[in-house]
Amino acid sequence: QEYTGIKLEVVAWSAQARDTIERVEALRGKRVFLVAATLRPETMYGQTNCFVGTEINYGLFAVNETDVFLCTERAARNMAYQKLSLENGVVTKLAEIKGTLVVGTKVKAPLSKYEEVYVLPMENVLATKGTGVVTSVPSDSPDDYATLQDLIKKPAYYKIEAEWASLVPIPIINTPTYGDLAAPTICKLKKINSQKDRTQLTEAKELVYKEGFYSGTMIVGDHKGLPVQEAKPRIKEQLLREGHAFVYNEPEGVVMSRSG
Ligand code: ZZB
Repeated sequence: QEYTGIKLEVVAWSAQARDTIERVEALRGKRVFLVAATLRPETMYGQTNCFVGTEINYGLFAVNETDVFLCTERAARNMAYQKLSLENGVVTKLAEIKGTLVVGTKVKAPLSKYEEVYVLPMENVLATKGTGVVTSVPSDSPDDYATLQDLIKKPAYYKIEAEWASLVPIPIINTPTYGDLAAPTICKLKKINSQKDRTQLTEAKELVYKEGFYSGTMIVGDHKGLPVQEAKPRIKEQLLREGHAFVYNEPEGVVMSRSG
């Protein structure tokens, strides 16, 4: 599986993360990025937040002399063989941090109308897929939209500030069947109310993937008016060129869907 790794630079650590991070000498003066694996780089215009799994243990890994990636150790090990580590084939872990502490951190979201977004908790993040970090596009990802609905309804239960989940979905792609906000529309049609509605969410994801890819048209950005199929590789190239993304390959045999 080939993913696009999106680099979300940390602007401000959450209060709980700050303690852990500031204690680590090796991180002083370094740029830290949460790295999210996506199959849909053309949707980066619509990022409203980033998701981590609260129970997942993340590492902070040196990519070169100046930059550090926050992701699962599993992903860092794969990256070490893809020229995405300080030393080829070697993982250099500078620190460890649990997902729950990362929640509330503010990061930069490349291409998004919202330049800075918050890290929020998602129950269905798989530690065994991608980087264990997911960038959230509630306009076009039913999982992201449903999760945000949970967070908006119960911020205290999810231990977040309501404001962190308050950025509204951005219309970025038009589809003939689901309009300009495919994920919210399909969630309403299928009466999906929560990230826990796994069966309906899996169906919704398949439908929105197909509709977006084969019939979607960009309605924002440099490729406004172009079919998604044509815009996708161009937007990916732009992200790579500008240093906001990298190609990340996941070895066969460990790829699982979010529903398991
Ligand atoms: C942004 C995005 C925008 C995504 C969208 C989807 C959609 P798949 O098909 O099952 O392989 N993802 C990445 N890593 C993880 C993880 N560790 N745990 C849970 N989810 C993860 O799914 C690939 C997609 O699942 C990725 O692409 C990412 O979300 C998420 F508009 O990135 B995507 C209709 C889907 N739309």
